[in-house]
Amino acid sequence: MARNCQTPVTVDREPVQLVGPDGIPTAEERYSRDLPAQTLCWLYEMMVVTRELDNEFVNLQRQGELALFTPCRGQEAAQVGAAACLRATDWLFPQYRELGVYLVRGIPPGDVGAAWRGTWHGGLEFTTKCCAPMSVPVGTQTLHAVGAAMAAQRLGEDSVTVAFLGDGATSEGDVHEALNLAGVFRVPCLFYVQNNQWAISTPVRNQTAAVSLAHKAIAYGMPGIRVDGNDVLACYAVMTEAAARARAGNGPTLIEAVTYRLGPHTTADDPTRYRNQPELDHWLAQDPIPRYRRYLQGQGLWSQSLEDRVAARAAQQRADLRDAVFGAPDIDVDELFTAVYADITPELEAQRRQLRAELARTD
Ligand SMILES: Cc1ncc(C[n+]2csc(CCOP(=O)(O)OP(=O)(O)O)c2C)c(N)n1
Ligand SMILES: [Mg+2]
Repeated sequence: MARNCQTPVTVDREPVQLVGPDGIPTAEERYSRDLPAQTLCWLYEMMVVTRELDNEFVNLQRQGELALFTPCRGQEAAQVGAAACLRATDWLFPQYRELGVYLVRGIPPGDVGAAWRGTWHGGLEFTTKCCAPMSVPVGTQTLHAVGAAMAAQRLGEDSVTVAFLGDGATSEGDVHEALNLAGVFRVPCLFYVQNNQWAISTPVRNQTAAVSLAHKAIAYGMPGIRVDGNDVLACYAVMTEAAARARAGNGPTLIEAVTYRLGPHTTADDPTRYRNQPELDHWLAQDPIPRYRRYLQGQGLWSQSLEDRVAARAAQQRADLRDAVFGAPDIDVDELFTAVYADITPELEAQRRQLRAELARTD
């Protein structure tokens, strides 16, 4: 029997922030910044490695090695902070921009490369790391996350699932269904919306008339929290709290991480067509990486040797990614036909012949 939320839900307009853009701790006292020094440095390392690999993915796409890429530049804190506090057995349901989440989960960058190159098994090996393949049909992954959370609930596990989605996805019918189902059955699913202000060229003001995306939680009978998505410690803290609530059987949470996509929507997009330099400058001043570096400096945790170690690790990962992409086996185009359809119709056979002839011409 479904248990409905008995307590009235209110949502703060102001995002939770633990570290300001100047790197100074804020007055926020509801959440802790108290993590071991090693974890604090590791969060920095993961953000820097994410940005560096993001650059490498863009370069590889520009060189014609990848079909497409969805850069996450600017969203490193939102992604690393959210993923870092989870257990390896918590299932992740990404949209398509979650590079930082994959890296924290230990998914090899080469596997992400295979997904964007379109080679066989592209993305499928994510599942060994409890991460669903990327979801390009916007918002559909939220329903999968709720279904998996219901399974965990019935199996009596204390794992949680996380649906990663964007501001644009919140307008999809699937997302309404997922949130509603999760609320009614109090499933251990966290909805993590990265509000990066844009859905391709549609600004977030055109997505909803609600006070904020987090305020939608009120209607679903679950807690809604706005968090500064460019503050890695705030994202970590808010997600930790929501995961604990879900593990204890107290149901889902809708988190809105307020952040910004500094790059294009994809490598096929030109954002200068729909947004302006002052807006970009505003968000560049909120860049999560220099902010967190300043925080570590203030805490006496940053050192040149940390910076050097992180830079070396990032360079090595970039090289490994290039090797993985360049060394990937050629795609067997026949799989387009044999792995999708049970029966090959005459039309499909004609398409297969046409494709082979085309490839023979361009080889
Ligand atoms: C169901 C569906 N509708 C439309 C699209 C085309 N589309 C691809 S990405 C995108 C924008 C999604 O924006 P958001 O959820 O904010 O995520 P972001 O790209 O900003 O990370 C749209 C409309 C799609 N892939 N799937
Ligand atoms: Mg968006």
